Amino acid sequence: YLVVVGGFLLNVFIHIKSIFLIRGICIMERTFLMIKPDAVQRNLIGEIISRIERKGLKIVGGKFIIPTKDTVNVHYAEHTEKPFFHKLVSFLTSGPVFAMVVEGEDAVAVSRHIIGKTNPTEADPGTIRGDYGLTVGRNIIHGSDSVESAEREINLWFNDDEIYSYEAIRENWLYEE
Ligand code: IDP
Ligand code: MG
Repeated sequence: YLVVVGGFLLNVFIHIKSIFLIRGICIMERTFLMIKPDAVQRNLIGEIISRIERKGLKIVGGKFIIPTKDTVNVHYAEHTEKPFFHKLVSFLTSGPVFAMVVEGEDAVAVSRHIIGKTNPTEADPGTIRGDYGLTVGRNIIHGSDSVESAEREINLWFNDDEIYSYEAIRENWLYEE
């Protein structure tokens, strides 16, 4: 009887753990990253994904698509009134992008860090925008700016069944127990 109850409780725990992406005591985050059309055209997809992988972040979803105007309008809704909005929308819908869902401890802040400042002229060398970008209108990659934006953007660009949770063997070498 105890074994049955114990097994049940263990299952519940594993389930909860996977729902909340809890590992040890740290809470895993997910973020939405998108390699923009300029970087795709410049053959930088591999270069950029390498940096994300080397950092230890885990890609749990990815797709190569030409975004629709509707999606980009919703994605950049906060910028609707900005003078650059129309150019931004036509740039993003001009060609394929590589969209990703990326997971890891502090994934939102960590990926904003490796992406660098919005304007590549201010982005530090060593960051993606600092190393590959030259102008703010062609700044290589998008990354969610908060956990809330990340959740909204992931739901906008991905269906649940396009995101895969999996245990990676390297994890004991990235995170403390
Ligand atoms: P972020 O991408 O670093 O979050 P945001 O301020 O949210 O920066 O702006 C969204 C995107 O709009 C930028 O990545 C950039 O492509 C574009 N953008 C921002 N400011 C300007 C501008 O002053 N001129 C042209 N494009 C801009
Ligand atoms: Mg932003």
